[in-house]
Amino acid sequence: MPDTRPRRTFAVISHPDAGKSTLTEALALHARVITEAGAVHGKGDRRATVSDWMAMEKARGISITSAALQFVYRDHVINLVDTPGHSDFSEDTYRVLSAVDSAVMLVDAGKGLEPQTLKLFKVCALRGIPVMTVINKWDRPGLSALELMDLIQQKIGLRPTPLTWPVGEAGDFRGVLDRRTGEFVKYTRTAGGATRAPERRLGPTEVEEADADLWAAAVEEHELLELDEADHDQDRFLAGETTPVMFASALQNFGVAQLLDLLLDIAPDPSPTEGVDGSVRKVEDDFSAFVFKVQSGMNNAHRDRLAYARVVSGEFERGMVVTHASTGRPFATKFAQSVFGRDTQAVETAEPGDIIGFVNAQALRVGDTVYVGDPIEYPPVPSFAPEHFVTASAGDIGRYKQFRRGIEQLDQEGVVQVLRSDLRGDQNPVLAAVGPMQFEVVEDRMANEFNSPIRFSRLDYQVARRTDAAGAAALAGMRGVEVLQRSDGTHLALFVDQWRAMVTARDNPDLVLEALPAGGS
Ligand SMILES: Nc1nc2c(ncn2[C@@H]2O[C@H](COP(=O)(O)OP(=O)(O)OP(=O)(O)O)[C@@H](O)[C@H]2O)c(=O)[nH]1
Ligand SMILES: [Mg+2]
Repeated sequence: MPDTRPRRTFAVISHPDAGKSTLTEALALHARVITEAGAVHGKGDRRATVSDWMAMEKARGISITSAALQFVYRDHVINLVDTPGHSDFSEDTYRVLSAVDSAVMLVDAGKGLEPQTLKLFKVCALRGIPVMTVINKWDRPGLSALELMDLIQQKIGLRPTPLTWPVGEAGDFRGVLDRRTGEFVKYTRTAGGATRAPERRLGPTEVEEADADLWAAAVEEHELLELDEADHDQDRFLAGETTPVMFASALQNFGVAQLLDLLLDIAPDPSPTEGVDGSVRKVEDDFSAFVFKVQSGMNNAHRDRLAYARVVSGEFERGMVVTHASTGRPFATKFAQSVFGRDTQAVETAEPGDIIGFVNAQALRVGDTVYVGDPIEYPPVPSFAPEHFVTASAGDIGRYKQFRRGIEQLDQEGVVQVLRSDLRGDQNPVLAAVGPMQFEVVEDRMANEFNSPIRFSRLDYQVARRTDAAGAAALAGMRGVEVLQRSDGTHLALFVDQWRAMVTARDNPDLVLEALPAGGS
């Protein structure tokens, strides 16, 4: 029986620390409370957020890898991906954006539009991903609401269309004016840190004396917005001209239920997707999916490698035999799972929009397509220009086998890019990263997961350009440049600096020396 419930598939994105993982957890908890009738969670529930499961993430309180969660809310199946905000891990965030239908952008009310946020808004615009904006941390002092709207309009060029408007300035969060109904959604803080903040909906005449002045101010601003035609328009939102805005405090669970309702009401359904050859797969066509992430080390007890795929079209049934587009080989989907942070569960069927994990499917790489019926291949997931390079060697030469296996696995996951050359040999691969924190992840995971401590030695390169075999031959022996081959076959010419790259390109106009998409900030 196909599961015909509608799907909502979106990513939570922003500059580091705006509250993505906190919001993700709040959304999931809220949905669970509602779906598991009568279930109430106690205080002890708020450990590390469900999406931050790696030891390093827990220790530092940041997300270093994206995490997918699936849950049911109001008879919709929600596929949510929490992404890392740090620009060192932006490759991962961008991979996720290739797999979702919309994005929830968090803005820290105290900090306004931070660099990574601006960059992500641009990426969404380029890719045609509609963005809903959540002004978070309204429980803390920050900018004024109108100021924030101006920033969005001026710096991003998107028209903000607030669906709620705060009652009380940042730091004095009384609740919001629901601009669609005109009601006051009043928040009540609960003692003892209960995880759900109760809301009361009051009509305009029911607003209590203590809130009256702030309410009047909110109403006034709401009317200003109306005059300014800053109201939600579904077509303009889907066309990427406007961004609906909500005000929240993820930490206190304020605004979380409203965001879930909003997602159901306005976030787009899965839609037809174009393959590299221009052919289009409609959601109701035969099954197809593409892999946007590979991850292992989720569970120390059994070392599963999970290939996360987004279902693009058709119904998936566990056990079905699909074609692996890049090799043309059949692939039996015996082990497929749905994911909730680090918890996984066998999945029997999945629909377009769903994110499923194929267990220990060694053949599947990031960017791969699988399908049944007519062949289809989805565009590759872009990789970024690395700007940091090290050579790696096994810290314990007796564990070289584990070292090799670890490097191969981390390469497949895209934790770093792995480069090799005949000159350097296989013992000391070159690791290339968009940001240096990627090396710390490698170090940590090599020691803990693969039991093979790793040593780095810094290389003096800063710039990578794509070249080809002819370029590799011509550049060999030139000063200030070295050509290595990435594991996907791409030849990369590494230069000590931009200047050297420029001069080499100028003096050798016949050589392929192509800049790669920039990733870091
Ligand atoms: N006061 C307040 N603090 C919040 C709120 N939301 C999140 N925080 C805090 O902000 C910090 C960062 O929250 P995270 O959810 O880890 O932020 P993130 O966006 O996932 O960060 P990265 O994944 O590292 O990019 C934590 O200390 C949270 O407790 C909020 O609404 N109000
Ligand atoms: Mg996070």
